[in-house]
Amino acid sequence: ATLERELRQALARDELEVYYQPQVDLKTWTICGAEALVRWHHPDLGSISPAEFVPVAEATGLIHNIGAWVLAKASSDAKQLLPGLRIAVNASAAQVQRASFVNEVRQLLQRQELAVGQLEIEITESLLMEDVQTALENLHAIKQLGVRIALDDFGTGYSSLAYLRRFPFDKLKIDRAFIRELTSTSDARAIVRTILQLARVLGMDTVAEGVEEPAQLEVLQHVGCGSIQGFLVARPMPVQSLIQLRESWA
Ligand code: G
Ligand code: G
Ligand code: NA
Ligand code: MN
Repeated sequence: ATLERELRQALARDELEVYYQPQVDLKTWTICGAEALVRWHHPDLGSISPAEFVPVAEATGLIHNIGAWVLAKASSDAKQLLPGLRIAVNASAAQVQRASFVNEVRQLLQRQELAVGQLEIEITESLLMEDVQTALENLHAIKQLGVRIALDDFGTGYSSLAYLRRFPFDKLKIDRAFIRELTSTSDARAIVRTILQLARVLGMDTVAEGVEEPAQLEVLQHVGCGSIQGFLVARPMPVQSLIQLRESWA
């Protein structure tokens, strides 16, 4: 209950921030995108992980306010500070169920607070379990605005292959769990290969999440993964740090 009360005030008190974790294209070794990850710095409680407060936000409906703020902040950072970089913003299932979410994206584009093609929305498979019809309509509407859709944590949920075809995904994010075991179990390697083949057939991009070790990178290069994200490249960081990283990259 305390967390909920504090979270209600976090926006007004300007305690939230957006961090960015780069994604690197494995063919060109360039920074091809970044995932926006919300951070909460509470004056007394310190830093609180989104793993802790996002579920509270979802349970209380605050996720709509927080989500709208993250979307607007990431859009403004993308346009003004990160030109040419694709920014992936996480959206909770509840957000995607609402027409207001589509309207937020539309307005950002209409007011030119966001460059067309720069935004990607990340959703998790749990979304597919709920009100499929509404989610499907809203995602199609967003996609028609020129926004890309990525499926997060792929391989851990329940999405059937039929859903993969029905939903307009541009990208599959291979869950960290498979990457963690990539060099120790042949299972994980086979699964990752299969996901990559599936993505190729369906015309989707791929990104491996949670890449921490050079040996994992080597396997991913070998099996033809599109891009990687993980501590091996960089941890999530403030926008100014990402600007510097881009400048010093080549
Ligand atoms: O960045 P970190 O690993 O601490 O994030 C923990 C979890 O919080 C992840 O599952 C991530 O997807 C989620 N998360 C981070 N930022 C956002 C956000 O802006 N919106 C939503 N819905 N989830 C987020
Ligand atoms: O659920 P989602 O995939 O959105 O989670 C993103 C979270 O994963 C981020 O909060 C980030 O802190 C975390 N993360 C990113 N890279 C790595 C990594 O290489 N290893 C681990 N353990 N976590 C990571
Ligand atoms: Na994500
Ligand atoms: Mn993920």
